[in-house]
Amino acid sequence: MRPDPARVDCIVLGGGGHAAVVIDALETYSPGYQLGILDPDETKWGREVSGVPVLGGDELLPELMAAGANRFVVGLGGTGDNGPRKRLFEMGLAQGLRPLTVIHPSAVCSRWAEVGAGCVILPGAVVNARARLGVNVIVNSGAVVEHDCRIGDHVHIATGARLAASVRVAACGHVGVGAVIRQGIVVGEGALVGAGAVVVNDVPAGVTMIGNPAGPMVGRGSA
Ligand code: JB2
Repeated sequence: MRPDPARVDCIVLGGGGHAAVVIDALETYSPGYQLGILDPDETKWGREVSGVPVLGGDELLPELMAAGANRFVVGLGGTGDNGPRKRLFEMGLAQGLRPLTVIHPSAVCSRWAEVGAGCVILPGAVVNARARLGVNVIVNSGAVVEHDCRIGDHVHIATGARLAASVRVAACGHVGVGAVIRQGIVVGEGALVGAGAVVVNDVPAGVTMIGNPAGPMVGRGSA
């Protein structure tokens, strides 16, 4: 049976694996929200993710807002292309919802760091002093963003990645799982640092770098 949409005050956009950890972090960090998930995958409708019901597709947003929902969080992760996450964030804002920022209690987030709206900082992550995160950034489980880093809007720092001091990652960049980036490196807009890469040179916008030392990916394949 479909849950009562009138009880939902925060909408999670996306109901896959990333949503499961975002919901867990959100309920630990800031309990009390009545959550509901929207997802276009009809096979998920009526099911639950981490105990939260999948109510239907994004077309339900106006109905949920009319019934009292006023917050949202992007529950879509992704492993390289942050365009869909950006689109969902902008859709939530355009509808008039306020983005919720989620910081798992086991993460260490310096009081001297700046964290933009809608960021999600997951278990064991570190965001150190004077680091600045734009909006809708993911700092995934166990990732380290050292002091004075500048992380642009919609960037995903994946699980266990480590950014030394003063690294810059421009909007929509993706730093893959376990990657290491030397201090002061610049990762350009929409660039992708592959899993486990060791980055010691700047990464141009839109380019995928892999390996140790990381270099541009040649030919087809997945980073
Ligand atoms: O436009 C959309 C939309 N497009 C896809 N609106 C909404 N509300 N939801 C959307 N989705 C849904 O996001 C898909 O239908 C799907 O249910 C969900 C994505 O789930 P999936 O498990 O495929 O990926 P994920 O992004 O949750 O997790 C990936 O990224 C994480 C960071 C996985 O690779 C994880 O392993 C990883 N930790």
